[in-house]
Amino acid sequence: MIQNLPNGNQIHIEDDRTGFDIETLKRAFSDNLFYIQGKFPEIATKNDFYMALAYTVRDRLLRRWLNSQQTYLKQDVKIVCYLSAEFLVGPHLGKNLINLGIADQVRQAVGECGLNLDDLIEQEEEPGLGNGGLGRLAACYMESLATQDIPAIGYGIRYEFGIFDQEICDGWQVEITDKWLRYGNPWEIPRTEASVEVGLGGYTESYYDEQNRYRVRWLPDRTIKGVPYDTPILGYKTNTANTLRLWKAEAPESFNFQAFNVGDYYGAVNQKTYSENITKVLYPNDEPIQGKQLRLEQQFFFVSCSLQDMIRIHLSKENSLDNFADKFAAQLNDTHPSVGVAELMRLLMDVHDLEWEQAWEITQKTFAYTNHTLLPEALEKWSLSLFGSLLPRHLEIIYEINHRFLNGIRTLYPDNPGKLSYFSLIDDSGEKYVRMAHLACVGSHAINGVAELHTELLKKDVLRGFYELWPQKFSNKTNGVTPRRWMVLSNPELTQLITSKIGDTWIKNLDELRSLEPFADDPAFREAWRQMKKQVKGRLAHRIQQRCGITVDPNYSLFDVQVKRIHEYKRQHLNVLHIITLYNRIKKNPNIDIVPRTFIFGGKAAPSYFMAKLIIKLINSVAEVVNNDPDVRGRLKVVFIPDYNVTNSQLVYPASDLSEQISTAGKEASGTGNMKFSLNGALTIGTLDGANVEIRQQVGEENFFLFGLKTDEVYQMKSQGYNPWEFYSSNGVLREVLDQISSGYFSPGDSNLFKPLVDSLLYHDEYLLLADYQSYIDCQDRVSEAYRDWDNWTRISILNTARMGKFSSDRAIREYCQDIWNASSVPVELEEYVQAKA
Ligand code: Z16
Repeated sequence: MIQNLPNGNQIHIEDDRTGFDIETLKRAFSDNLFYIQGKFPEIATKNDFYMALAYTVRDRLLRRWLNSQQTYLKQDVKIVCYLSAEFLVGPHLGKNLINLGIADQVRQAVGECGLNLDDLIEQEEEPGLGNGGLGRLAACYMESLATQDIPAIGYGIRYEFGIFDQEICDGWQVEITDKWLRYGNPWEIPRTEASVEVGLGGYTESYYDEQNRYRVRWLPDRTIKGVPYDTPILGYKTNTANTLRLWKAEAPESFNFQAFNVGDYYGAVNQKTYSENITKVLYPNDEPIQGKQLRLEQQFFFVSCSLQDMIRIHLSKENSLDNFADKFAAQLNDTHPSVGVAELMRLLMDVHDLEWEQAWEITQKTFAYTNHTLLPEALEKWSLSLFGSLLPRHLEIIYEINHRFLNGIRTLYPDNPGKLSYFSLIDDSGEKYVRMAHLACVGSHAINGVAELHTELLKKDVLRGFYELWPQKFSNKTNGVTPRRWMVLSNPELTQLITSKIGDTWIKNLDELRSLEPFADDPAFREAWRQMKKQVKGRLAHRIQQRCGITVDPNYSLFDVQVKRIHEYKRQHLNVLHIITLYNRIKKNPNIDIVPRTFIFGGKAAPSYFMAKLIIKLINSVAEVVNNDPDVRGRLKVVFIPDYNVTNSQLVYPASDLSEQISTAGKEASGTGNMKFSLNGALTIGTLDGANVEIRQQVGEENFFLFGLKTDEVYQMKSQGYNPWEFYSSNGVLREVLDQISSGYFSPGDSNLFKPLVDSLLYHDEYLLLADYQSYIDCQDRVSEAYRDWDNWTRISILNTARMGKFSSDRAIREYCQDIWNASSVPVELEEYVQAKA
């Protein structure tokens, strides 16, 4: 590659940093081992080899990345800024090899060096910078944006410690600090020169500027430096590489210096520690967020850094902020970044001298808000006193937004004071709070849910008033997942089989999977599909043997899988009730003809969520009994895979026969695991919740195992005074199962262990397990019967994959671009030869 120097001369960038042929790759690999790791092969560790390979791949990314950034700088483009407190990107190496299209060459190159590519890929410590669905969605969206050549920046937080590693000790979850940066991170580049400063605390004062205009300024009592760390996100078989820009908090030098001047050396060092705390650790709670000060500091910190960065980029190209909203779209991934509404107002008014009206118009045109939850307890709110002491200027701005907003409400609903307290950005029914969802709704031009049902419920319930005010702001954007990671990378066997029939263009255009449909009736293809599934199940079985010491049978046993965060509304314990029901059938009749099943669980519990941790213990306790009972004769196996994360999940989805999506109807916003399973040919047992509804529509009712109460039936049952005890007393089989758990059958020596769990079911059962129990069991019996007919099961499995094209994140991103962001593709040229200057 030839590159221009500032003086007009040209240099060759060595082919070793760009070439794709095997000899070049080998040369680059050993060069990096020597010059970056400082090792020669004889003394190199596996990690050294991984690092050498990672740098080899990174070099090939950089050229595309810099070309992309240069293109965005030169051309008049609109940039999508995805603001998210979490990005659960997963390991980069394998993914980048796929997207560069060099997986085969690299496999051969490292093979010729006596190494195995999969071993090296496994060395990578995944960046666990998210809790679950929401963070993983952000990662899929970044990948699809790049694949479709949309200029985008993902803005977030570079947590030093991501989501904890989970170990299982004596059946209990134990949390271990995630030291993912321990051996360095070859995928990120710090951009210290683009650092920004963020204030916290202090007070505000008003003054008159030179034109004698009334102004307000914020005098924070602390300043934190935000240092961006950039990771290139390459699209699939395209030159576009966008930026994931994560902020790390540091102490500003100037502040330390001040402390030195007054001789307070220890104070300065303390301040440094204090500053760096902000991005230390990811809060490990997925849905109900606790109102901790440090969490609000994290949110404000990354949002302020990001908005300042956007303004800087804008002003480097344009001389005014008037058209800011035409050049940037800022998506709020849940309410976590919603303080950005007030911060953009402050930056535009206090720092860049705009008037309120113009600032407000720009703000509303810039932001859009995605809601991800229907759980009322998960809607974020911050106590007024905390918010005001940390962000006094923002509280003033929020009051002013609220004042103007409620004036409008008063005009619209003249004799209805109830409307004012309903809509207010401030909840003052008890202790006063700032309602972040209200701020996000008012400050955005678009509001969306993440599945059709979820959006309908937002309109009808959670955000009903806002929908009545502004119906045109609302739309649905059903979630999607990237087929590159969730099929091509994690399931090469499936990918190869599909491609052998319909070519490989489906990878970028997932609707093309439809052309597989006719092959569902082709006996040879079915046989190949079944063999493929067996092989993939074998890989997982092997891993389970290694990691858990449990032998499972990949050939005849149905792999029945529930992997997701542990939550009562997701009802992992309903699954357990089914396992115990089957176990009891065997105990009563050891020779019963039963379809062998392997129940596989995985998922983390929030460390402070007692009931979720007890559910993990229950799963492991039931596993202990069932796996070791000679009467069972291996026909049932229960496995809890520790430390469920992106890496482990890539092994799980491909190997699943049955996907458990059994949340209480109306509680799961969308789910995205449900899509990954079905794309990989698993059949689903599920309720009419979240995206399950649309998955069932797509694959066909006859190919989906539906059970349970519908959303309206759930509401109805609750409003009529649901009494779980009635189900307990009228259903002998259920009663036996619950009695066993509460009497200590699965907890020898500690008969009270699971009492809180059973009591919660008998006396509250907020998520209606008992009401859905019989329907679930009956449905599971239909699953088993269906599995006996292997050939038909395989046909349905093929149809599942063939009809899931809708759930590509490419489709979701196209919808966001059209309906919300008004963003379009900007192809990136890879200039092979640069013209010499005259
Ligand atoms: C999260 O992962 C989700 C919602 C939320 O409020 C907070 C977090 Cl950390 C999940 C939803 O539970 C899930 O249904 C949805 O598919 C996912 O967000 C992505 O939209």
